[in-house]
This record gives sequence, C-alpha cells and structure tokens, in this order.
Amino acid sequence: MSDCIFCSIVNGDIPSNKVYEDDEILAFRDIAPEAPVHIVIVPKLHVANILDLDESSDLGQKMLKVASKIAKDEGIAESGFRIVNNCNADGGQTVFHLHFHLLGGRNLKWPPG
Ligand code: IU
Repeated sequence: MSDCIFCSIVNGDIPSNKVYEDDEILAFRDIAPEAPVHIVIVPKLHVANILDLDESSDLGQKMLKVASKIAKDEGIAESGFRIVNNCNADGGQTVFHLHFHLLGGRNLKWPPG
C-alpha cells in the first residue's frame, strides 16, 4: 500500500533498525521504545490489522514464532517479555499495518493503561 509507513519500511523506502527478516516477515526496533527491548514484527504483506488476517493464513502463527525467536536472541526469554497487538482505536492502534510489539528488558506492569 503506497501510503502505509510500514509498507515503506518493508520495501526499504524508509530505513529501519532491522533485527529479523525472512520472505514474509520483517522485525525492527521501535522508534519510540517503551522498554529496553521494543521490537515491531510485521508481515511484508499489507494487512490492516488482526481482523483482516485470513482464516486460512498461518501468518499470525509465524509472526509469534519470530517473536519468540527474537526474545531468545535478545536475551529476554528467561526474564520474561510481552507480545502485544493493538487493534483499532480503543486498542490503541496507530499504524494500520498489522504488527506485534515485543517488549522486554524491564519488569512490565499489568494491566497496561
Ligand atoms: P501501534 O500499536 O499502532 O500504536 O504501534 C505503532 C508503533 O510503531 C509505535 O510503537 C511506534 O513507535 C512505531 N513506529 C515505528 O517504529 N516506526 C515508525 O516509523 C512509526 C511508528 I510512524
């Protein structure tokens, strides 16, 4: 999608601090981190949010597996981490290209605000 910021990051028009990439998924460090480790995991395919994920697609599962792998690589697996998906206005979604946040490196409070 031409006016989507995460599509521009995926296609390289906007630089990002990449931590993982494969044929279907890109992960990069959040520009406004909320924790010492804050990584955004996105599908390369433009999907607006989790509601638009095709039922037959295994993309969500693959994104979660990537999140776990990155948590191990970043050294936060043992201490603990959180995977977040914000969906639509009340969920706090600001970028309408599906993404999971991987947060860790500090004691995260519950519930989020
Ligand atoms: P949200 O769940 O849609 O609110 O998350 C969007 C995130 O994308 C948010 O944490 C931003 O800081 C982050 N982000 C980014 O990492 N790079 C960007 O160019 C833009 C947003 I725009």
